[in-house]
Amino acid sequence: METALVYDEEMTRYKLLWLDPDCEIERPERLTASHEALVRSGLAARCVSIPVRQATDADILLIHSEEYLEAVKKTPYMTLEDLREFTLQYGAVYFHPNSYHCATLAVGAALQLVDGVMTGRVRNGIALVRPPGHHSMRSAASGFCVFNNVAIAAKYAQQKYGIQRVLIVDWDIHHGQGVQYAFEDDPSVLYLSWHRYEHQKFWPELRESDYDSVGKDKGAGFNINVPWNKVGMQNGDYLAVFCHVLLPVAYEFCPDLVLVCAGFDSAIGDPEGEMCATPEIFAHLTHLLMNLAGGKLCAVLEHPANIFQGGYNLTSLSQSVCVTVQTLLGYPAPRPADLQGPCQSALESIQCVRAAHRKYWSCFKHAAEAPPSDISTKRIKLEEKGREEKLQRGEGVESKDGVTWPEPQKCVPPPVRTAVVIPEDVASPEGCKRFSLSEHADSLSAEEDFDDDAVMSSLTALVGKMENNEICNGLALVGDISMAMAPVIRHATALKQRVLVVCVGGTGVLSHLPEDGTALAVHVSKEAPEEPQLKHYIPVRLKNGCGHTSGLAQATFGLLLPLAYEYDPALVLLARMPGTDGASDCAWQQLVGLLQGLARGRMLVLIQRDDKALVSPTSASLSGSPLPCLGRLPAPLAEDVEALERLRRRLQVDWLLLRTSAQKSGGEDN
Ligand code: Q9C
Ligand code: ZN
Repeated sequence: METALVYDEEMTRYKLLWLDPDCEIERPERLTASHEALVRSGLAARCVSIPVRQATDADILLIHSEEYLEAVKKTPYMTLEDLREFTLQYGAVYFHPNSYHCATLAVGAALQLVDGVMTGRVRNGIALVRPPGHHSMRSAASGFCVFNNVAIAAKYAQQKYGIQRVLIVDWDIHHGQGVQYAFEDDPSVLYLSWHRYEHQKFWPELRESDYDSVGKDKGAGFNINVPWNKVGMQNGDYLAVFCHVLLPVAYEFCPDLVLVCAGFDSAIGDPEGEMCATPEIFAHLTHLLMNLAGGKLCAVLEHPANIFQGGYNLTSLSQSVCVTVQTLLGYPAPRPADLQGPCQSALESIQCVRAAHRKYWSCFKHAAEAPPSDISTKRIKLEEKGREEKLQRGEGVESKDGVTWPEPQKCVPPPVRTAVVIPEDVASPEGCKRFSLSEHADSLSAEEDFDDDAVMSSLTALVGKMENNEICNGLALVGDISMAMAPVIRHATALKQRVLVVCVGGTGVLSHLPEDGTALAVHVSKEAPEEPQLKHYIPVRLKNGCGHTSGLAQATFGLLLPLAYEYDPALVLLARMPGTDGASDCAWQQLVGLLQGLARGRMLVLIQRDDKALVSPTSASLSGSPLPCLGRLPAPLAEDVEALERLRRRLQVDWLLLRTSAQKSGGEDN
């Protein structure tokens, strides 16, 4: 299944024709640089190229008013004077005689992408467009945006394809107030935006960009704002929002289509955003969204990061765009460098958001109260904040040009994505390579030789091939799961590599865990012990077991994923323990999918020999097929939520990514 790239050079053909310090950063090079990065890296050639088209009036009128459209239509015929005057009625935007034409192409590009994805011609894709869209409103241009590309795309998809629910994730560093206004009272479009806010001091300086704007009327709960009240947010802050806010809500919402307002000004190196998340984080943001809506994901460029600093090749922009497209194409995600826990300011925002949405989402039903101080809603006096002042507060970065970060690890996909170690009488699942025992273990090939010794030596060989970048992931049917696990863990720890062991269902404490922390085991099950006994064995007990999908989902987003990301393993060992505690096939596939974001996708799944029926769903997920949805999740059991909360509170002393609320005292500093 393929990835679309929608682009047309024509969209570079407009520019600022007068002096305006607010607008001079919005240049044609911003678009060419994104596209060139994809061409140079060879990624563009791997995508299906879909042509842009001009949006029709009817398309644009899905979101904008007739008066506004008519006014914009006149701009190509205006004199320079008139253009300037026309521009003055809006904030931080400019018009050029070719702006209108490009704006219709930007909308058309987003719609072409939606068509490609909705018709099944491609699985997902990205539209590189200019002008951006998320700030533009029904009757106003704003923040370089003319028409609201993504908002129009959402409405268009609903109308043309009859789909119900659309999720819009806005990871640009600015608040897409235009998108918020368009769907404020509409429960069929869930909008989540994080944005630099600084208690309303950052553009667009709107009261309604704060966490307590949750939507209106029927749409209450379907607008989620995560304000960043400090600059310098890092990978851990972004991931915490995904684990503790976005994913639980998104899975509960169960979208039919995911749209991304893909602005890369939220990456390190952007002088507007001043954040410190590194480019590879976009691989994870993308990956975590890719199993929603059966994989139907359309990313539409908003504002690329500034490209005029540092080496051309090393810019945040080209790296961020490239890892996003790589992930859409199914490449393994690079491990996020130097992952730290969320800072106090981020935790305060997360706590506020979860509390504000408690009444709308069952996944937050038991979330903590908002912090006692209502600092986030207090408008701090708007003042001209000079750079000096910011530096004095220790919030600014030393020098805009001095920001550096490591280049994302190269993640070339191995020649074989999925290898299976299964007996001859089990058919090879589609798209997987049978890992032949005879090649990797001495004199074993016949069916009757498919015994545990043979399997274990082939598993060690298989893991070796994962390390050598020959195979990405694998699946094995084994007689005794904990016996099969032992040599793999031993092998990895001998190489001083961390292994994350995830056990789903079943009983029993794992006995083969090394004491030195080179393995961390998380065991989710009805029978798991209530108290953690070993530092590196974390039992997660769910009252009705893994068969209760909401509970499993909560445990996955709120506990397993943050633990896994913070642990940063080199290998994931996922074991489906025997028993009737069984997760549904869908839930299991989603788990397999989500965990592939860790360890550069290096994952070995162990399944009990009798559970042959699991081979096909598991291998589908391992080989990157689009996954079925979980359906709209009901509320998790109160007991499960409480147990998870207790566990989380206990573990968050050591595991910072588990935190969802700010520390009570001394909440001022990081
Ligand atoms: N002093 C997008 O990222 N800055 N637009 C205004 C006012 C406007 C950004 C500064 C930034 C607009 C799509
Ligand atoms: Zn932006």
